[in-house]
Amino acid sequence: VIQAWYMDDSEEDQRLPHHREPKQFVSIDRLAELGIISWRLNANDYENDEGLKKIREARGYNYMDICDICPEKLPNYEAKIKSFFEEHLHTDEEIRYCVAGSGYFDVRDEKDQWIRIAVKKGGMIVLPAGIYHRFTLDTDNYIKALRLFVGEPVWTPYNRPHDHLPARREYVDAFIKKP
Ligand code: KMT
Ligand code: NI
Repeated sequence: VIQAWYMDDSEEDQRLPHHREPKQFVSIDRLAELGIISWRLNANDYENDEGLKKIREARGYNYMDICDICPEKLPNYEAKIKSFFEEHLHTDEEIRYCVAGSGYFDVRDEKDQWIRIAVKKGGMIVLPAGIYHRFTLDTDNYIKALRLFVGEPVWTPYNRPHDHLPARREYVDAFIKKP
């Protein structure tokens, strides 16, 4: 339910997979080195799932809502799709649990290369505060995701560059190794 790979640098449709040739996959352990945590959960019963409950308790994710991304349900669809795909960071974790459909979370590695993380039904992912990232639907064009948060949610995206923000500095100190 979660797979990741290095992206090519073609300007083609953002919803295509953009594998390199040959394909260059990235393991869950490598993602963890960038501060990205993920789980596989049972999305058929997300409203009563014990696994999700435990994660929420352990990590303090008291806030939760649902984000249904299709033209009929998301107000300002085109503009939002566009802004999701602008490279940005947040001052808090971005926590998403895909309960239907699928999508791509792209993140920058230590060398500023794009890693594409494909999340499908049952995949839950945490992008750490301060990581540069973006989101796009894939060619199936649909995702239903739970958004979680610690406390009152703050969704503000800071488009790149925002290297002076404390959240960015802390991310770099913790995860980007310096020569
Ligand atoms: C975000 O912040 O990029 C989003 O909420 C994308 C949709 S959640 C699958
Ligand atoms: Ni974001």
